[in-house]
Amino acid sequence: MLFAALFLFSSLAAAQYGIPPPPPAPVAAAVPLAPADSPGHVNINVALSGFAFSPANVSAPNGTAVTFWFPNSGLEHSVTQSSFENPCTYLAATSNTSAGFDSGLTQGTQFTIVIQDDTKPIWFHCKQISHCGSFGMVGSINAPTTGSNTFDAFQAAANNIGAGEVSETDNGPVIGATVGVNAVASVAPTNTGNGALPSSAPSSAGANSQGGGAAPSASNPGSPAPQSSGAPTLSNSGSGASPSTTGAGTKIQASVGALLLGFFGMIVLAQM
Ligand SMILES: [Cu+2]
Repeated sequence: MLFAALFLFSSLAAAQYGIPPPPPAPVAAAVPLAPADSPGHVNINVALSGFAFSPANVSAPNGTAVTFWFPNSGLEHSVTQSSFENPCTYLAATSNTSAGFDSGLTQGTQFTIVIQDDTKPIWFHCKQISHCGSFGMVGSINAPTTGSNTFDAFQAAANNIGAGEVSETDNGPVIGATVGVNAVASVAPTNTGNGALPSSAPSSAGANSQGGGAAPSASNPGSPAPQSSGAPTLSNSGSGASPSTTGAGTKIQASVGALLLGFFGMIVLAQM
């Protein structure tokens, strides 16, 4: 009886410890930083899932503010205007056009451009080394949906560059009314973090003679509360921490179970 009881208890204990450990905590899914689009305001996540813009191809009429949301991930990215012909090369000025806009390499910030001519596509890429050529980290605004110059064709051209991508220098943001082709950025990347446009961003839409610039300012209801800026980051880290907490709880349960089993075994021994 004694040995049978001990055997039973040891089997139960083995069963307790034989429970396979919980599966490894899944890599926390990236939480989108960008809020939902609103009238006159399009939001794009940068590197939410892999080295990509999401969405990578949007249509945005004149006056629309397009905000890029850079995660604070320890790796900088950029939104750098380029051309269909040279997807991974900063758009230099020509005798007919100004140079492109460029957020410069950044993280934990938002960068907003305002569309000035929606009849022409705007092409851009990330200048971080190898992101454009090797990962196809490119995007477009108002790209043709048919023909040879679609977003897919643009990204394919970037991927064709591959490891042959030429490293680009980064001199910080290139902004202002004198740069940007078919779109302009008036504010360097900043962290407002709450979906509001930088206060001076909509004003550049006012330079757009075709109107439509009122919508972005309407979606920017003055000065939002600064303390809300940290919310997306907080919720992100919170979800990532929960799996390890679960694992610790399982271990504690197993230890308590073993203690109870030992105590019960001693009572049985005393009775015999
Ligand atoms: Cu990048």
